Amino acid sequence: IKDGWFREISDMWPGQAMTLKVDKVLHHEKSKYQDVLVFKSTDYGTVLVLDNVIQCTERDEFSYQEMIAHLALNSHPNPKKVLVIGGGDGGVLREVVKHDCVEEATLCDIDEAVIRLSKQYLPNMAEGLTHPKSTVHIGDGFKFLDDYKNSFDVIITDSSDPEGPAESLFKKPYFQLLHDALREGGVISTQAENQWLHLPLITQLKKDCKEIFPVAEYAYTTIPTYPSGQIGFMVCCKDPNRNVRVPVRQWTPEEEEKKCRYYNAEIHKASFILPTFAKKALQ
Ligand code: AAT
Repeated sequence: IKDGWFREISDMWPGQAMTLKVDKVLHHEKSKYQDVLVFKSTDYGTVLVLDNVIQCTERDEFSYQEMIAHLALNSHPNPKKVLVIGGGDGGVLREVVKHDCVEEATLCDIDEAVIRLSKQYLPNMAEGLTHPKSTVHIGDGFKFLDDYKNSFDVIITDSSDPEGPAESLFKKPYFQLLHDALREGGVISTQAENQWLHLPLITQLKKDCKEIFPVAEYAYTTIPTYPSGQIGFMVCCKDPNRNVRVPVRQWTPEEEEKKCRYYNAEIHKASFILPTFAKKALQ
């Protein structure tokens, strides 16, 4: 923070940086895994920052949390057991438990500080952590997954960027663990970075996923406070006959509007349609 502005400078997005005006720093600590900063911004609400990278702001988090959750959940005919890796703020869990068919939602985040501070400063996201369907574990997602085979219908990886504790969550062995932890017909979605900045990484990710899952597709959402204003997801399915680009379940338009501010059945389909430069790279 310099002159009252937070600047998200990183070599993961060279030569550019999101800048947010700081109203007040609420908390700053070094946890066991990362530097954790929570501040109140002037126009984006409360902001959570890990290792100088914006994880969420109260103003636009719904775009990311709804899309990463509902793209996967609405690509499964009847998800009952759901796992979230990362997502310590609780926002993805909040979305997962909106599905009546979901009976159990488990979360595993590496950093207790994220969970503790979200409960304190981000109550609208952290409500997912204390929902009756939710169970929260603290530990490394990679290690946690290794103990589960044939156990979940949907697994959502809401992880930070590959520089830091989430590095292993972007590599091929992790996708094999995800595959093996899914039940028959299971679906995953993962945080899969930005098409303007990380096309080589996304291309590799899709190639790895395609070697493990019969279905692997990249989708994206718009979000002002993530680098270059967009972020993508890999959505994969164990069932070769499922088309994840089209929801297999959908809410009525009235339910949809009550439950979601960004996601709807139309945007589910639209989010997989890529501009030509990205489509070509990911073919
Ligand atoms: N919903 C907020 C968005 C996030 S949060 C990413 C979470 O992943 C953090 O809480 C972090 O503690 C957790 N995490 C990192 N590594 C691991 C790991 N190995 N196992 C389990 N959890 C982990 C993502 C923001 C994306 C930012 C885009 N620039």
